[in-house]
Amino acid sequence: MRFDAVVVGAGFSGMYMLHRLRGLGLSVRVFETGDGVGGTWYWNRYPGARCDVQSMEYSYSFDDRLEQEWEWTERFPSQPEILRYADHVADRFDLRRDIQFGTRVTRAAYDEATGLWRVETDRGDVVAARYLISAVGCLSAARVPAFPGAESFRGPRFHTGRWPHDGVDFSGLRVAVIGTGSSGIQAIPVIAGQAEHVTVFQRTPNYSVPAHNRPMEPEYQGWAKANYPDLRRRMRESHAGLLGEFNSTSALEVSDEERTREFETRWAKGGISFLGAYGDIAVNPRANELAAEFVRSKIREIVGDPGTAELLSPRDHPIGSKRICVDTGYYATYNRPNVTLADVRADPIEEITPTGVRTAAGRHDVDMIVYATGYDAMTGPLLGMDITGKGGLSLRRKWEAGPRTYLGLMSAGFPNLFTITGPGSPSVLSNMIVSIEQHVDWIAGCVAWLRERDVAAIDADPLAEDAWTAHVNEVAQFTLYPQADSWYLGANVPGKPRVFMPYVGGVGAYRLKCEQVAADGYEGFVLSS
Ligand code: NA7
Repeated sequence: MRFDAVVVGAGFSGMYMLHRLRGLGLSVRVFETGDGVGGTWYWNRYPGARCDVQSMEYSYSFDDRLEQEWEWTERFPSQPEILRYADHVADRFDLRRDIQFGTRVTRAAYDEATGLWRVETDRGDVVAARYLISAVGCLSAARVPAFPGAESFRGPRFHTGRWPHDGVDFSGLRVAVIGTGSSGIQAIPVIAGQAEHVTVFQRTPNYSVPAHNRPMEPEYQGWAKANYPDLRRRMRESHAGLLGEFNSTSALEVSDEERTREFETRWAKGGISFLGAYGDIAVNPRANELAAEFVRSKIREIVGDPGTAELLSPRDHPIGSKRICVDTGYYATYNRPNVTLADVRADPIEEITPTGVRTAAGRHDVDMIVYATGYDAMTGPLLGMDITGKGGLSLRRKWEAGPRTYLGLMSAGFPNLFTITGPGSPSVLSNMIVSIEQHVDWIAGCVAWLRERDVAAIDADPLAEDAWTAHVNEVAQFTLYPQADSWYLGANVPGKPRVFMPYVGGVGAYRLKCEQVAADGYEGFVLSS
């Protein structure tokens, strides 16, 4: 079978990419592993799953009527609501007829003779397409650490990112939760509200700020809808694709009283704009420590037992150097009599046994294990496919020492292969929908331009790629990000190269760069007819 384009993934990127390519008159086949649209929001059905970006900012902007007709019900959207929205978009734009669900792309090879990609799936499909577009997402390759004995556990076990669709009943159960990233921090309070007992296995404490989620105020929704063109423009031009108020002054320039007042105001408001309190929190260790210590003081205030409060207090990485978590009642959960915090750093998990978790110092018998242990982020889903480009070059081999891209959009030697929100772009450091729309629009513009001029192939110039990869790395070094063992750096996956993958330069500046490159006839790319 032959298509103009194959898109891998039917999350927010794949759906919009399909819509745009159809608009250009291309024949498109989308392959999606899941049985429905939504990507991250299709898989992450764990209790408490909620977006950390506010509802009015976490939606597509490409269609006025879609924007106006959809009604959000909460300040921060829950997973079920976002999935309903994704389904609504799929229905409204009649997307499903070009999506093949329940199908994983296993291989993609570039055929230099024909200039086509040959794409294979686990269902035996073999299709050819001129353009191959990866919309696989950044956090879709779920990771369960290789604990000895993991398979021997007799009870049910679930990864937060592969959660059963019919839900899980925790009533009367002793539950182990391993991992305290965003997923664990959201799930733990909800599980603790139902289970007989929860033991949380924490290796590294994270900074978390309250969501203060609440029902959507109709006045706010009406105001945002009336002002969408302006709000969307501000988001696109901003650093992180968000509307929050970002203060550019230094945390070190103000008095202690004023700073505390500012932190308190932002804590009371809730959400990630806490980090926007001062302009130097992400770059100056002293400014950062002031914000970090404020969060630690809140933990001490909330958590009754001082020992537990100290264990929950992050001290080994700057605040914001890992994506800050946004929670509902997380720290207070540790005041419940049915919750125990196990410090995996002091007392490591040695094995999983048929009846629970054995650490160096003892046994924790449980009925169920919840793995909130994260993902092989950014490169994992891409390299999960066996992709070969020109001269049989495999992407896995090319990226052995870390991802190399030009603008995070293409990698040299892989013509007509585009990556939406791939490594080297702002991606996970931003409001994903803003970054997704920017990439999809850029790719659609590029494909239209190539077709108008009968250009058969576009590829990244290796020199432009080298310069961009060096730039991505250099900008990251100006910040405190590389100081944390985060998934941004691949540090959570044993053996993964330690390279800072997303681009810290901000979505506004990055967009201008991409636009300028296109306006200059795709500068830094090699075109061939
Ligand atoms: P994260 O943020 O990668 O969190 C994974 C958690 O699992 C984290 O606390 C890890 O501790 C822990 N972990 C991983 N491996 C182990 C082992 N072997 N032993 C003990 N604990 C372990 O994933 P999430 O799903 O929570 O969030 C991903 C993103 O989704 C998030 O950043 C938001 O952008 C949305 P560690 O910190 O590595 O010591």
